[in-house]
Amino acid sequence: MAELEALIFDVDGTLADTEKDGHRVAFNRAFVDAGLDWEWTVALYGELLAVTGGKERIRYYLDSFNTDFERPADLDGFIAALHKQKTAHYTSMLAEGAIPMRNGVRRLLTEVREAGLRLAIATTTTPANVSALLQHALDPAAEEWFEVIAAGDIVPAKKPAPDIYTWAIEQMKLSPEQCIAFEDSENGVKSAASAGIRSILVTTNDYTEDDDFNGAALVLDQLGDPDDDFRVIAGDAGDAGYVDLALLRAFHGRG
Ligand code: XBP
Ligand code: MG
Repeated sequence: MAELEALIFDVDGTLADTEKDGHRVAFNRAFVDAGLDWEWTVALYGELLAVTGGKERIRYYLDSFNTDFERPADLDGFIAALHKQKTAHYTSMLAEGAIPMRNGVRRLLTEVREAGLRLAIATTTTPANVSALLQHALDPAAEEWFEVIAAGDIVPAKKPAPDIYTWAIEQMKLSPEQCIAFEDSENGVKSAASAGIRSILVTTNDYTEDDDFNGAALVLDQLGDPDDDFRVIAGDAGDAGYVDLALLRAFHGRG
């Protein structure tokens, strides 16, 4: 088994619970700005999350849920402008502290950085969103903690395609076997697994708890903390109650 060298984190749903009260609200605000009567309810957004990428999600919504909408001649341009406005709303919400990091994230990042493990991000979301989340919810200098931030349109195909993980691993000059991936969704697990990563740790959330996590070695409800045990949904966490470096090393060694 290759030595554990790097941890690669998904962002939305993994580092922070961003979808229901963050991205979804930002999309709805952009729709109002554009004079559209579209509203993505919590339930509808849960269905729309089947498609990763905000621009792709808007197109999916039109193709599958709002076929009556009279499409402008330049639909790509229309969607891009709508998504740009949504990103402005979302990054403003993050700057106001609307979305905190998930439980255990700061603790774990601190421990693994001190141990010298390399960190990366592999996400479908827009790079500006990653910067805003890291700066405002983690640390003003947190972007520097991550050697590689692979995000959004930097690759041609978004999750569940492997592209974003493969790109990040190549940038770090590592092999998939030297990495652990942290994800929250079926699309994310499929992306990491098809990039060759065998050590995939999932922390679920309200939107993804019923996803198919086939391919993930360990599925938890959260990373946990010393005073707040995680709940094991699938896989073997031994007698640990929260994710720390020792658990990661044991988990990776079994990969
Ligand atoms: C989640 C996504 C993103 C966000 C919205 O990314 O699929 O599309 O929902 O962000 P991940 P954008 O779980 O890979 O972090 O609107 O910027 O795409
Ligand atoms: Mg995610």
